[in-house]
Amino acid sequence: MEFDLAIRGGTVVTTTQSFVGDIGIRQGRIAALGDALGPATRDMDAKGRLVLPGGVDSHCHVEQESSMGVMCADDFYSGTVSAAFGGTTTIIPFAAQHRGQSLREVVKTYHARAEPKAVIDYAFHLIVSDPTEQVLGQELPALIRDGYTSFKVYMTYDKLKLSDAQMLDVLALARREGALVMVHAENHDMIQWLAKRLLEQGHGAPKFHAVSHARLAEKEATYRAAALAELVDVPLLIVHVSAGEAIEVIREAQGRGLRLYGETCPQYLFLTADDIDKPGLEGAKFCCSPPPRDAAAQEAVWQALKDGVFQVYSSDHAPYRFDETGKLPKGAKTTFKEMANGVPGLELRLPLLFSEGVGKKRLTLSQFVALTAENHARMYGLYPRKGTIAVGSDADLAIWDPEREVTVAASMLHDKVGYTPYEGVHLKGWPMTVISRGRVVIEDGTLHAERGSGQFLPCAKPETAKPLGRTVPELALTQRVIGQPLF
Ligand code: DUC
Ligand code: ZN
Ligand code: ZN
Repeated sequence: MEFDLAIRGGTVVTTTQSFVGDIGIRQGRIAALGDALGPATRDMDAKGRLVLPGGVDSHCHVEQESSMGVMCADDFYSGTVSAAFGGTTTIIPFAAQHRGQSLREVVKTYHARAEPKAVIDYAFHLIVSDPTEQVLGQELPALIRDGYTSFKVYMTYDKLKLSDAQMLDVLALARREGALVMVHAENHDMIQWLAKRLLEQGHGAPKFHAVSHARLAEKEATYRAAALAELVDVPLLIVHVSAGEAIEVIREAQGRGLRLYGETCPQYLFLTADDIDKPGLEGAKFCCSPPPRDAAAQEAVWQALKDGVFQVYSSDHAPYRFDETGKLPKGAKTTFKEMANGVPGLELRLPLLFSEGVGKKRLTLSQFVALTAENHARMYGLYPRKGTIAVGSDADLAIWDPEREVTVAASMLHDKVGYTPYEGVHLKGWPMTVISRGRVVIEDGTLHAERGSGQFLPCAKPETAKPLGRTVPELALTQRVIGQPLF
């Protein structure tokens, strides 16, 4: 039977193989891989190009209200279009609960936002800010069964943070139900205490954001989150890790065989706190939490990508415009405490890592594929449908020209932010053609996908969320004596 589309003569790369050959696609899926495949309705010449799995961006904020009530600049149309232009074919944004809200209602709201607009496929993580008995006892177990198998919790932000006891409740539930917890690990009181003193002394400029979000605050919370997860014997993912101190905590836990996973983002490889120290309020464009650090921290992050401490590299795309609707709610008088936190990155996530990682020989192509696609699909229960190039997998592909040189400008991007922290950066390597479930969505710099053509992806309970079966010694002893588990 004829293929719908055949991509011919490209260098096909996965985490386990690289070969020059053809990909045959039928009904949205990869139907054959090989040499000189049979006829197709459409042939695409990929000689001299790299054919990689489409990226999976498992940490991005799209059409989400922040806990301060600020709406992101990107909706599910601009967000997914921007992702697609950057070689990403699946996103996993958040359905974010604000305190007092039913999680089930929140999920309905986000579906209503995404369904008519998304041009590529999407799943959802949940943000749990109010783990009531109803949420823990009924809503979360039912939602996990329905394909929402990961959730993010926060250790900072007034309206999001959980206490350690609440974190333990959520972790124990994740253990019981087979879900994966992601954590924003920063010590809230340290940040607030420093910020208060900085503001009292008149230091409201953006650069003081980085001072208040001290590395020790990240390290302490990372250690505490890891200890809470170890206590209840459940895997945990520390998201957006920025600095060597937190990396060492994760490395140590991994060295003891624990399932503590790590994620980092472009802002920790390509920006530093010096970027936040720009004249006037310009530095607000670089304010995210945790903040970018220094050259030594960047080096530690590269090293952790190379040696496997980090499994996933995501954008943490959190798009806020440089005006009253986003970064500057009080105009010229806005202090670092009032700015929406976050930087855009959906579109440039892959080109940045390709150019500076693969191009500068810090990473191999298969490490690039693992860190940008396959590991995300595995981490969140979407593998092997997403994240790889294999017979039976969705035909989600990005065809890269490794020689294409691009100087980044906000005007060439497709998000609605209006600036990029990477303005003027020179990159080599670009995704020229992007295919989602066999549909050519980007070609010759043009979008070909319809609004609403992206599909929702229910996630399986991920392998990564399986407990080790290692109970801490004092609990093991007590549980033997009392004859039943404590949680
Ligand atoms: N920090 C977050 O926790 N979320 C969105 C962006 C950011 O900077
Ligand atoms: Zn976060
Ligand atoms: Zn985030």
